[in-house]
Amino acid sequence: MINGLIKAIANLEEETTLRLVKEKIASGETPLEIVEQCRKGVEIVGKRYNEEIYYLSDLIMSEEIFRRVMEILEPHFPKNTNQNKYKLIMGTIEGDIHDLGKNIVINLLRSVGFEVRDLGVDVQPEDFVKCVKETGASIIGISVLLTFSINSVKKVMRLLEEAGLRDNMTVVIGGYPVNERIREYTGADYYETDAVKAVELFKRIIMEKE
Ligand code: B12
Repeated sequence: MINGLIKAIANLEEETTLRLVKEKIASGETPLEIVEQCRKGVEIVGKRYNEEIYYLSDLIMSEEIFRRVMEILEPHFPKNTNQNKYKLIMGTIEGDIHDLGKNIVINLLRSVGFEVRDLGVDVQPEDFVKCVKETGASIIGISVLLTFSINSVKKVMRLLEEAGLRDNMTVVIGGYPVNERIREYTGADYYETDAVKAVELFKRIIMEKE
């Protein structure tokens, strides 16, 4: 169902979007429910861009609105009280600078006690491997939104194998286009496109490793 917030983001109406977000927070909706509606809104922006109804400047505008929404939501995310930190590496793959989704997942993971090393965007496959060696982390999360960049994820997997690090490593990929077919193609262990389910998945991985 397309509600007012989804529509406001899809139509790039910044003021209406921010007002609706504040109203929803006040009425008790969780930050994650609100993020999910905003995600649906930018998905429509993406479709309109594909159909050449929107231009690149509109994609940029949708990012700006999403960032301002996240500023409002930030203080409402749960805060971590757990002292046991589990190490995890996250980054957006080489060639890809999309980071809104990655940052949401990172915020959530930190809020439940993960120690996340954020490598940022456009991360070279070699740098994921280098970071594994530096930190001793055994979980990597890779965000990939451009189909063009999927081969670089495959390269991360190959480099891990060549460095003898693959056996103890769990690699999870996520991002708008990701599905089972892409997971299989890249050789990653899991995929997830929903931030909340992603956190549950990472928790499960930790339990299996312990
Ligand atoms: C905003 C946006 C931009 C912004 C990005 C700003 C930023 N800092 O992130 C800007 C304007 C910079 C941009 C640029 C481009 N974009 Co763009 N962009 C989008 C848009 C509209 C929204 C993406 C987004 O932020 N969604 C909101 C977040 C919250 O959702 P999400 O990323 O999917 O993340 C969620 C889950 O996937 C998951 N998740 C995400 N990462 C991870 C990682 C792990 C490990 C896990 C478990 C889960 C997980 O959790 C998140 C929370 O729910 C999408 C359309 C779409 N449908 O996604 C196009 C889209 C991704 N862009 C597209 C394109 C083509 C481009 C450009 C090439 C355009 C151009 N001609 O220059 C450039 C590429 C630049 C580059 N080198 O990366 C295409 C990609 C097509 C494809 N399949 O390859 C899309 C799909 C638009 C379309 N055509 O439909 N873009």
